[in-house]
Amino acid sequence: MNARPEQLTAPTRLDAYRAPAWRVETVELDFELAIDSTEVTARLHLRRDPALPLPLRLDGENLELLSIALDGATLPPDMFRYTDNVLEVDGARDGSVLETRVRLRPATNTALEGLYLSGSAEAGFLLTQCEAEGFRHITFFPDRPDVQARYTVTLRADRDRFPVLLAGGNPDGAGVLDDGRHWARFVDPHPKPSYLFAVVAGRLQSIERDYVTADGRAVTLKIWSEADVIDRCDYAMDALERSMRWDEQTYGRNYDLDVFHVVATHDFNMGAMENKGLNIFNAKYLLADPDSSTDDEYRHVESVIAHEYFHNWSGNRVTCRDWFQLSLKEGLTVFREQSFAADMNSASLKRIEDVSLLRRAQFPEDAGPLAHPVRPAQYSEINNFYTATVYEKGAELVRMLAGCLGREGFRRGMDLYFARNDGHAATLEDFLGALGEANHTDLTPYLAWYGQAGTPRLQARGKYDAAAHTYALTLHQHTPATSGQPQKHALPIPVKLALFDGAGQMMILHMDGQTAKPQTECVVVLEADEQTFVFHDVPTAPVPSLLRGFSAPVILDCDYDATELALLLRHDPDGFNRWEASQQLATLAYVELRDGGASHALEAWLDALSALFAHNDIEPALLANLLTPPGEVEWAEREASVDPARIHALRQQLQRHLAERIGADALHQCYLVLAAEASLSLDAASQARRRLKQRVLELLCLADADTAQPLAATQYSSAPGMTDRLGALTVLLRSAAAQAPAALAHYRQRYDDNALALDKWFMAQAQVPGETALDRVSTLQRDASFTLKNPNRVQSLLGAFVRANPSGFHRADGAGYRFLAGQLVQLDALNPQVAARLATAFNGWQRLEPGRREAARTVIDGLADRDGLSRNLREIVANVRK
Ligand code: 0A1
Ligand code: ZN
Repeated sequence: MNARPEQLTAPTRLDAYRAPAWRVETVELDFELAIDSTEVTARLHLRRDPALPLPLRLDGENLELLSIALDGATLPPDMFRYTDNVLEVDGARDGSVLETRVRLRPATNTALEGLYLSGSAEAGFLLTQCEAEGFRHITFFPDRPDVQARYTVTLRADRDRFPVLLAGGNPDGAGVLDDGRHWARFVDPHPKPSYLFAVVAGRLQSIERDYVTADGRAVTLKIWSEADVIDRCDYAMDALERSMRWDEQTYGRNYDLDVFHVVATHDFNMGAMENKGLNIFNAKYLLADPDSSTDDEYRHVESVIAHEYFHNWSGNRVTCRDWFQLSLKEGLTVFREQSFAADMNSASLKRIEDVSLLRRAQFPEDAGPLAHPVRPAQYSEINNFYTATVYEKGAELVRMLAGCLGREGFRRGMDLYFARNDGHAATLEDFLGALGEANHTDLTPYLAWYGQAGTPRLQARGKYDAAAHTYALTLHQHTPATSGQPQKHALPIPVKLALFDGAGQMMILHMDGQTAKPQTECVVVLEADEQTFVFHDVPTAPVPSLLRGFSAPVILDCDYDATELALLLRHDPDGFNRWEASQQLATLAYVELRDGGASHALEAWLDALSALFAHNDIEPALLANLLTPPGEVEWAEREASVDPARIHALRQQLQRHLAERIGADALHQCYLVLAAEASLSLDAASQARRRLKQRVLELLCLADADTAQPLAATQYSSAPGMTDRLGALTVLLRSAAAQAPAALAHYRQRYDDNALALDKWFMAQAQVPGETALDRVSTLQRDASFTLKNPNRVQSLLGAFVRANPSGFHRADGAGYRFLAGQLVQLDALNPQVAARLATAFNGWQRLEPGRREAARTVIDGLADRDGLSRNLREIVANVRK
């Protein structure tokens, strides 16, 4: 009675959305859990929409159907059909109860979707992953987010093998059975879509904390993990408590169950999952301790904990009508998470990190064959749409809306959105509608951002009239065509700006037709292809600081000269824009080096940064960022014919110039001062000093490797925590220091039984740039500790190599591409989701220089012509090839 293997499926289209003809009011699920074979009985209480006379059709993928009954009577074979992953049942009425029993095989589920085993059959535990369409791997169900049901879940299992039994919702009894087994029941009072369903069973330990919500509910918070890492969960618990308070204070949102469980697993395809009342986390984003986690990782744990918790409202209480609306929950929740992290740490540093990520991950996606709107019009495999565009660009769109409405207006709008859509499956129209209505404004022009792919180019040209004392700023927008979307329309683009005088002071702004009180910063909104904004009473020719705080996700092209950028870099009080000026100036310097022309920008950049370094009055983390030019991926985006090796060499040259201009002595002195205060403190100031120390050590290594390498070796061996240890190891590896092999061997031995720390051992080596990287990665791929079965290990070696090592992966002879294709084929047979994500590394091959382009084309064609690829990988390969 099995479904047939995967067929070529027609894409799902947004405009083909139809409300469900059948709903499920309540569902009772009984699990007889065991590693090799689990039986699931589901009783669905069905409701039928009388206006839609369609047969009952339920999703079910690769399920072994054991029995089926309708309204208490076993169904004869001619009353149901199970083909092509759909179960069609005759004779069901409004109010019918359908009971199915299926067998699952968790131990052989390497795709990590549905019910699967984490760890070994002897010691591991069982868990589920249902977003986006994993529930259909567990039972027959209308597996779509607009079907929301009340769940009662009963788990039965051997007591010794599965002492802990968990499901979402509130506990509703537990007990012992007479054959060495036990049971536990959970009832979730909140109707939820099937993708939020979860169970966990196994030998787990927990830490616990009592929490009382602002509206007076006593909640038990529990974080679960396997015994060996339970002492690394405390930081996550603190972060969870901070997140809960923040959502109460910032959005008035309270938690709504009596228990909140969080579970860590080493086997997970993504970062984490917001299952109702039972969040499941990739251990990488939950475990933290100073000996094995870097400062960056601590911040990631805090952010991901917050992200999943915030989903309880933006995603769970108000969910998505269909998967095209994915950004309704993801863009909004990323925005909420970013705001939280900005409040917890430094707002401008957080903004720098977020914009860097957007430029590194989303801009290339939006500029190549994988470009898609934040709300795509169609998909073949929904798991391929958990993209930087849906998440990161989606968050930027919410930020623009929030910026339009102001803090209080946005809160008013969010209150209305939650109140109106609570318990419902909503659309982006519902979201913009509520925000707009609560503020008596029409936000529908912003909907166009959700339907149009590609990053808009914003051109800015300023004209100062010395006689009239006016400054006319002309803004022009243009979005290049993307695959399937040749015509682009003008979008509303809010541009936050300030004008600086020659001494670096912000001017008071007087704008055409504006009567508001004078200020030094304002927002203009470009609503057409081109508009001119005129400022009056401008005493001298100004230097504009545009797109402050990155007020819209666009690529700015402004005819700044180097002197103007240097002025902003020296004087802009806004940390983000100061960094932005440094980035733009470094980019002009890169272009000068590339083209072998004058070096005005290079000189201006070096002068400004060496002066800032010498004055030593700037916040250390910001200084570290200012001293870091844009990454190789960002610069590749500017090129028509990309040669990653050359970009790498130019970037190194630029940094060497910087190191030499600051001077080896000054760098050395600065390093010694910072190294003297080495501590394990996690406060922002200590983290910032560690960050600057690392940057200074890297620069020193470029200016004077003989001095830097022994310092790095000492830092490695005396490091109080992972930030310093990994930082030192990276410097030794990248400069091919004589001390590198010993440090690597030591690290390997020390962290042999710590999976997350060992991941970083693989990653640090995979990221060492240059032609020899592939040989190293191939050797590591044969290491006894490497496995394609663990997504974190795959990301740490293969992901780091293909995504974060352009000069290594894009080897001129194409060997990197052939290596990746070979790995993809093996990986796809185990885990299609992870294979498909890795394959996106081919994105952008069309813009490579001709030699690499042909090599990549041959490999991609070969993959596309292969039989037996998963739907996930096939879709990415087909799209990337376009
Ligand atoms: N909703 C999760 C992301 C997620 C999506 C799919 C998954 O299946 C493998 C897992 C997690 C989030 O945004 O955190
Ligand atoms: Zn999310």
